[in-house]
Amino acid sequence: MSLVVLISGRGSNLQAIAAAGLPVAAVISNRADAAGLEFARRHGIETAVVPHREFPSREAFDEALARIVDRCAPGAIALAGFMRIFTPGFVARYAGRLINIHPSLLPAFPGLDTHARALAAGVKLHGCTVHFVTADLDQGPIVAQAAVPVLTGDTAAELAARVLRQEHVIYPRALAWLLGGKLVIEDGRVRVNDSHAAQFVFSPDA
Ligand code: NHR
Ligand code: GAR
Repeated sequence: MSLVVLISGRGSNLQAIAAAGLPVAAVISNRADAAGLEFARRHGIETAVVPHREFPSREAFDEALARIVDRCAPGAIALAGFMRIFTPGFVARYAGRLINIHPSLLPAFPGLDTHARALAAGVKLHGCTVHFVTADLDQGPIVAQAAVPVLTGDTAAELAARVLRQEHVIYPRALAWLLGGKLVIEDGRVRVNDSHAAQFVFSPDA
């Protein structure tokens, strides 16, 4: 079962996913200048650009995206720094296969600009969350999380870099679970059907 990765920019999570040996069938971006596309091309991964500005509506954009995704018949669709909100129809079509990494410890700090908001709130732990995508933004069932400390004097960029290192650890692992059929959603919560899952303690690297 292969994976389609959706990006909008740099693509460091895409690189971590590929480096983990996960089968990336295609990389799709809503921005032609996304650096992650270059990485994909260099690695012989199929790429596509669906420029959101050229579509009259979110529905039309999502339809065009879905046509490309469906050609790959992927086992999972992974958002990796993808910045466009999906319509409920798109989410329903890929229910249970659509997954995101979000740069906060959800349900804290959904939405954008999470690192600056975490600093402003004065939280002492921050982190990242892998979750299934549902129609409610950043509120789908949680698959995995990693925490990092917020250090005195941190800038948003420093904090983001610390979180990003953990994203690169937990996202490939969560995607392997999804592709391996190890994730079960029960009552809006995720159970990992893997005897080794309990061994994975994600520790901060201060
Ligand atoms: N779509 C749905 N329906 N549900 C979710 O949970 C989604 C989603 C699409 C993307 C990722 C999310 C994140 O990890 C994500 C989760 C973009 C925005 C946003 O405001 C918010 C959250 C996320 C991604 N996007 C603006 C929009 O109008 C555009 C912002 C921009 O281009 O910079 O789509 O944080
Ligand atoms: C990551 O930190 C990801 O969690 C975040 O953007 C960065 C993308 O980096 N995602 C969002 O903010 C989604 N709205 P990458 O392109 O290097 O993987």
